[in-house]
Amino acid sequence: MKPTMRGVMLCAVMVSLANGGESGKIDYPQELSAEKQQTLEWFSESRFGMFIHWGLYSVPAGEYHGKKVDGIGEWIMKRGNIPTEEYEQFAEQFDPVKFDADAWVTLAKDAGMKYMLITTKHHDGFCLWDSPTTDYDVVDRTPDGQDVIKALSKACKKHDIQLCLYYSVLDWHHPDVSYRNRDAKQDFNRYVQTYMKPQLKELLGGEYGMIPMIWFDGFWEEWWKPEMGKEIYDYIKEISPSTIVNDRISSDFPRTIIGDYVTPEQNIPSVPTSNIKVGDFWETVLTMNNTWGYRKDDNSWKSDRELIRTLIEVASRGGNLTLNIGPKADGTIPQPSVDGLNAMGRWLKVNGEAVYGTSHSPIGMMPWGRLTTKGDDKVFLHIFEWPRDRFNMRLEQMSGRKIKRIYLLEQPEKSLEFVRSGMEVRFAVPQPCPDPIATVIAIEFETKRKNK
Ligand code: FHN
Repeated sequence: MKPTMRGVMLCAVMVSLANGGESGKIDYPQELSAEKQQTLEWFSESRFGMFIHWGLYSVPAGEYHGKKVDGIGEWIMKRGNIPTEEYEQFAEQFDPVKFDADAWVTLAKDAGMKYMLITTKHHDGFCLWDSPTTDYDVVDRTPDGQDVIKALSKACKKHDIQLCLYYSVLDWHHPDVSYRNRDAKQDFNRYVQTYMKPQLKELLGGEYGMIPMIWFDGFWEEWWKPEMGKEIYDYIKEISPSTIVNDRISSDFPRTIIGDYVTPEQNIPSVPTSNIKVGDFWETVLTMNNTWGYRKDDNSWKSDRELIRTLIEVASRGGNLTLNIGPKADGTIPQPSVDGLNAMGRWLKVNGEAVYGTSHSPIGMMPWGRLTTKGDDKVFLHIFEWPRDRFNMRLEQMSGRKIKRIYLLEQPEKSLEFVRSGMEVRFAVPQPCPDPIATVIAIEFETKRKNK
């Protein structure tokens, strides 16, 4: 069932796997407010957004004292064992003279993305907004001193893109929770009450506009207890009732999931999985190379074909794709990311109707490609393997419906001739293949007559 068609008693995802490693699951139904339902509907219809990992780690960009530090770029402080005082000094070199909020948002918009999700504070604790709670932020510590979140919120508003915020629970810099400071003076609860909560209020309280999604991360530390997660979930409801919360707020993840939507990372779940049901809200978060935060030596860029087909794959299973960029410290975006996003935008310009506001495939995956549907009168065939002459398809569940028209999305005015016999439909396709990455054919059915 299409998520947006779920009833008023829509449930938040509060799932816990049974003890003892059984694959069964227990649902804890929780009624969602009308505001949250509305945001979830927007989320599901959007299908495609931009993730941005930007922070001090983009200064060393994977290298410390001339030596490579393995792993994802944004983890360099921990993986490279960089002393806090030394890491803090990267702020002086975080000089985004080429940062252009309008250009970033336009890049996302032209790629066909509907939202932008940025790291306000990653695990290193450095804040990308002017936080009154700390001076460890971009305004107080960097030469440019620009509030990045403010600039993006302005640009997003201008270009009609929704700004969403990432916030790391764990913090390697804050003395009350940093793994470097484990001593009796650490007070985890003080961090939650006097640091995390005020900061969330700064971010979600209205200064940066209405934020539809908050995206927590870094929930796995021992000090972070399930009740703290629940407290923060409830706190968000209080300070920003329409904001939906991701599933990474419980310390017991993935055994216990508290949140409104699910966030598989670097993989596309087959739906249903142990914790995603058909009709749940979810987004795959994915890198365009192998790192989230910029590293200068990572050139394993995904091809245009992989990117576009991944978006189709995700949509055909009923989810969103949130694709990451890792800008450099000067504010420029690596060219291969720009090129990949432009290619996706060109494809979506022609075929967006088969992605936005669609539902999952009614018949799973096909050897020739994937399907999405819209309403009860359109099925889109995303064809990866273009047939040499004719296309044969069994209509399966759709067999009872009369076909009105079949056409290519890139040539909507030209109907393709088809022959229908029972469950089968056959039609000739033009040659050569219009788009070897994915050509979309729409099958339009007669809409059901309402009984009088
Ligand atoms: O540790 C982080 C990682 O740096 C990155 O932010 C990703 C993005 O989903 N999340 C965490 C790992 O799950």
